[in-house]
Amino acid sequence: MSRALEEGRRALADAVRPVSLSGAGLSAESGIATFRNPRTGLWTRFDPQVLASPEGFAADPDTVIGWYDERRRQLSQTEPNAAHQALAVKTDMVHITQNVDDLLERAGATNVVRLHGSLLADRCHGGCGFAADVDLANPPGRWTCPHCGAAMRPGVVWFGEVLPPEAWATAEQTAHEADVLLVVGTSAVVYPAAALIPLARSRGARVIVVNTEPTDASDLADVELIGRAGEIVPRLLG
Ligand code: BJW
Repeated sequence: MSRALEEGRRALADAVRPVSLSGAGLSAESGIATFRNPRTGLWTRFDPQVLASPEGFAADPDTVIGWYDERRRQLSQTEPNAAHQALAVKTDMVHITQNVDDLLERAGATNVVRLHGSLLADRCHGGCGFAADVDLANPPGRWTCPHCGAAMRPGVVWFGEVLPPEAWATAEQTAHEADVLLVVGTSAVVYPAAALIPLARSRGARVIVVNTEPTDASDLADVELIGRAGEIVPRLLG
């Protein structure tokens, strides 16, 4: 075992308030495409940074909803991987995630804070507050809000939109109190989520970063482990 891996293992074993912050790389080994890595299938034709925005939805709602429906069908056929399983077993850990899949919960994690919403529900884009669960295997396509007639859209947070206030407040407080922050599979370029890393560090947390490549979080890492989450996270937490 490398010295860095051993150092990370010890820090996590000794932690009193361990916290994870995850991104798309956590689910990559389950077969879900990340945002900023080379893309396959639908992802090769569209730019997620354009589609995941109110402007993208206004310009081409058919393409945006089709993109989400395809991702939902893909998620319905996907299973948690070894990294989700290892995180879920650590029951004293709070899991802050930017991911909109439910793979942490399906692995058994209960303490999950979702910063960017979920693919499992639609909500009214008009802001009337109506929301409805969706069947991942049979997503609804375009439909309108039965209360106000506005367009329904995925229950996720797009660029330029404010994060769910309660989730953000919990995440900030949790990062503030963390003594170890395990950062898994995120490029750490999207804010305000990325700001949780310097926040936790400034309050004394040790920062452990797991990624297949160096990222914007590298300079903040006390321990950086380059490799696949499905291989490294179980070794860190096992
Ligand atoms: C592996 C691996 C393996 C692969 N193992 N690792 C401050 C400064 C600059 C800009 C801003 C700022 N504050 C706000 C902004 C604007 C904006 C922003 O951050 N822009 C930046 C891009 C510059 N932020 C917002 O707009 C946010 N809202 C906000 O701030 O509200 C207040 C406000 C409003 C208006 C004006 C100003 C302020 C909202 C952000 C919402 C993000 N939404 C998305 C889409 C969700 C729905 C959907 O899924 O379709 O969330 S975008 C996308 O990025 C998604 C992700 O959660 C998020 C983060 O990406 P993530 O998870 O890190 O994925 P990748 O692909 O980037 O990285 C994957 C990593 O995994 C890579 O590093 C790989 O190496 C690694 N990897 N395989 C381990 N096996």
